[in-house]
Amino acid sequence: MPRALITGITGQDGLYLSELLLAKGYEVFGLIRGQNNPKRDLVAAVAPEVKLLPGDLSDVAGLTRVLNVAVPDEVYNLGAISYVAYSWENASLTSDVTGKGVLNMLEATRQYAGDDIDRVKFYQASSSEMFGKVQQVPQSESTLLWPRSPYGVAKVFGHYMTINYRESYGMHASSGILFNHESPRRGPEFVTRKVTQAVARIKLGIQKEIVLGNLDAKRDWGFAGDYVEAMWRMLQQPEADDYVIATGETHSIRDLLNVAFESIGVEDWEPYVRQDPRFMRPAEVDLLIGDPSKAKAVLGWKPQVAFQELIQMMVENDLAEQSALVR
Ligand code: NAP
Ligand code: F7E
Repeated sequence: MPRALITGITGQDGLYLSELLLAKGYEVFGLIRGQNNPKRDLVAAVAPEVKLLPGDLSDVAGLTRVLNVAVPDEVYNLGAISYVAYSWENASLTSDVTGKGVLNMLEATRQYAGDDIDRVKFYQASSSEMFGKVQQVPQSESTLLWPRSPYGVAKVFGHYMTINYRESYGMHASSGILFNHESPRRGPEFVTRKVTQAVARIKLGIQKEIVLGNLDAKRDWGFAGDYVEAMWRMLQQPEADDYVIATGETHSIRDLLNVAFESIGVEDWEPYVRQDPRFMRPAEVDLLIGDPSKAKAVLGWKPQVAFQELIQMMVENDLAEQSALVR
């Protein structure tokens, strides 16, 4: 039975990846932080077979202890402070967790592997935010990185550290440069879920408007369930490498509003949407669109869920969730 350790187990991707690995027959361990993490019950409900081990990405000694208990063949480093807007107000903390945390995890993994570096494979959750002020359209593995937020800068550090451990120590360490991926499990602070939750509440008559920031930014949005499959495929390759995981399509926040409101039968969403500078960012990433051709050619991976279907799925889920809350 192969063994995997996932950091960020309580997050959107951690939950989907746990389900995928359990279905493949893995024994799955998850790093969970805090003495009474409120998401412990969520993991237990979604994937009760996962064994939770306490630890924090900022504590190398704790990570080493967790690795020695889990004895993993594969390590998926998904833990991070992942909300871009939050990273400006908490730049130092974001650097410690999202940036230095990667180094901590790589080093703990190297020490755990000891003389036999081949005994473990490592996945790093890199991000399209690293492209920031994009230098090429679409963005591929060779596009110059130009991060625009403390989060993006921290991810660049983690990305290059992962490559450095591969090149310096021969570690099977791969980096997935994942573009935005969403689902009914997406945190409500991110724009897709903020919109689908609000649209459901408007339909049910319990909310009047949505307050948003920049409506013109464009993102390449895919389904999280498809993206965790790509993570697993990367670690099954004979050689470690870096891969862009994306749909190759881009949509604006306005497109998102069109699809979300259409799914509740509203054609004109303008009366329900208000813009507020509070949600504007000090520096915006205007356009992201990925070129996933390497992932397709090498991993045989392609996205299964299209943008429209994804947003409709999220609205339907939020309608059910919100109706249950008001009942
Ligand atoms: P998410 O839902 O925000 O989950 C983040 C996870 O990191 C949570 O489990 C959180 O635990 C954990 N975490 C935060 N601080 C930690 C710390 N100090 N020590 C250990 N764990 C900590 O993120 P996601 O959407 O699943 O994304 C997974 C990873 O992919 C992240 O690294 C993210 O930056 C990256 N990524 C995401 C996307 C996307 O579109 N979703 C795209 C590219 C890259 P708590 O529950 O305890 O807070
Ligand atoms: O913003 C605009 C905002 O917060 C998307 C993370 O998973 O993907 C995610 O980062 C866009 C931005 O995601 C609101 O200005 C407008 O242009 O949903 P988001 P993100 O910043 O792209 C990347 C790949 C990651 O790696 C990250 O971890 O939407 N926008 N109005 C808004 N965004 C939010 N959150 N809230 C608004 O009211």
